[in-house]
Amino acid sequence: MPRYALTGVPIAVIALLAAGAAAVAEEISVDQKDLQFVPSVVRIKVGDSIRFTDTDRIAHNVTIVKADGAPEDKGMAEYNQQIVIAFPLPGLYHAHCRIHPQMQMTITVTP
Ligand SMILES: [Cu+2]
Repeated sequence: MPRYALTGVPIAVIALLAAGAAAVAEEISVDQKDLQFVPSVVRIKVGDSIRFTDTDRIAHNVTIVKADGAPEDKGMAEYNQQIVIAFPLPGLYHAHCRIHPQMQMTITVTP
């Protein structure tokens, strides 16, 4: 058997696995519960999303701040409403509720 046939197959398999892993974006859930983000520290990959659900019986906001950027107000959620935010760029982000200053969270988006 030619030598390239032995080495070519594993490389093709590795390439397929790498492409598959990159294509699968995940969505994680964060509750706005008892005036806190739960969990308040998350680590996701580029392309993943966070689904924020307001489980308090009052309105909450989600504002995202990138470490070197301006705040982005993502809107308000009433009880049981959700806000989904995708993170297409890596970096360290901070989230807060602009109505309740004690609601803070940290989001690390890895490449
Ligand atoms: Cu709030």
